[in-house]
Amino acid sequence: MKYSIRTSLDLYRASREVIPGGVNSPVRSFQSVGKSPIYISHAKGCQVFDVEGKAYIDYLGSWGPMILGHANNEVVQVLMEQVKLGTSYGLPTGAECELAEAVRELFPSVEMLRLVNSGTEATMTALRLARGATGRDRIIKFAGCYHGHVDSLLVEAGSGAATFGVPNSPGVPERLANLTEVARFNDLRSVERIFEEFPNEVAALIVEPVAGNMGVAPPAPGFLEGLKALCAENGALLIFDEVMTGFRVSRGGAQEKYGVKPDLTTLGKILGGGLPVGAVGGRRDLMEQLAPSGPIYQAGTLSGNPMATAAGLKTLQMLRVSGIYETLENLGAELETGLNERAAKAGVPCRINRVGSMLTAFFTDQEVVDFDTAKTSDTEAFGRFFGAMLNGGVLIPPSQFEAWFISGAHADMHIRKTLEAAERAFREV
Ligand code: KE4
Repeated sequence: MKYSIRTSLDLYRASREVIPGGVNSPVRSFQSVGKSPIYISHAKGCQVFDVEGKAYIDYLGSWGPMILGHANNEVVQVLMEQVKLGTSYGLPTGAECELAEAVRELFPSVEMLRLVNSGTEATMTALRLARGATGRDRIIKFAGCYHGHVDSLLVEAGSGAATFGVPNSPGVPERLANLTEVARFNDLRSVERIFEEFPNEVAALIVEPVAGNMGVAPPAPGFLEGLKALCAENGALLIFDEVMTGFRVSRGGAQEKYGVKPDLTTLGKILGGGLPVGAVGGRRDLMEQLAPSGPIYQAGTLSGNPMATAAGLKTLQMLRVSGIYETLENLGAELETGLNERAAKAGVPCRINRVGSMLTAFFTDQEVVDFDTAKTSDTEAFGRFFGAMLNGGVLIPPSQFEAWFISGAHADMHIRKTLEAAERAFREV
């Protein structure tokens, strides 16, 4: 490979000449933590290796997909077999039906499923479907939630949009953005007020049932149930964006964990086993309105392609039979406890929010329950912590407003090493 022997900094300088910001997704740039990005040569298990040969215990997990760890042998095996049979046909395959059936078994609210190529495509399709099915135009989202770079959803968005201070991106027509109403996560009254202000106008409410893109913020008791009731009372559809939480917080995602069924669900990340996949699914009467069975158009050249479908199927099969969720919960609890102890010992204000194997260490002394409280975090302190952890051989997401992910390839020894690095890093904050 032409660049296989250069340093991360060399590659960053070369990349910035031909790729905006030198990266193909903004959060990878390390800009928000005041560093230049590391460039990765390969990954295996719970580790990634940069082009200079340095190893890192990885809590990025490719922003969520790698729940089994990198280059899982069984996933690699099915991909090696599939690639010899062709990578994309542009015509349907049995594997796509198998994958849809596998999702339906884990997500009973998903009576039908349409595969796409990213979480953004999934949420974009869900919005169009909701608007087409209800004949209404308005959407409700929550400040700090991120649902991909869909025009209508880049309004007070989280993740990279928040990290780079563009929660309302230029390029989104004001007339369109004005159809998106923004509520406060964990605040049902803020949702009620919107429904009262716009009776019979709201097509759908979209929510990350466990927020991950403001950093992790669990739903308050009764919040998700309240959203479902408010949507039903007002003729609006409830969309759970489970791109991050699907197959992560439980086999059946947040809707299984909290026992609340949405009308539509969007999925991605883990569903592709590390290859590009998204999906939108839900009630049959809604999904059948998508072309070609209905008039609402949606399409994709590589949707359901054999490689992504093979990786996704193998991943779901392995998640179904393993005891991985208990292991992930135990490792998550160990990491959470250890981080809290070390922050306290160093006298650093730090609040850990965790749901299973997704967590965030907020550098604030306030309980984080929504975007406003998440934004009380000291992002400069987070940046110093990030840099010290990286120097200690631990890669956490390069932004305060993201989730850390633990995989099935992590073990006690990795948690111990992480906590050793954290002990030093908290002292540098
Ligand atoms: P993608 O289009 O990036 O596949 O998915 C968009 C998306 C939708 N919904 C939720 C809940 C998501 O978390 C995401 C994407 N997550 C970010 C990280 N928090 C992806 C990382 C990136 O933007 O590079």
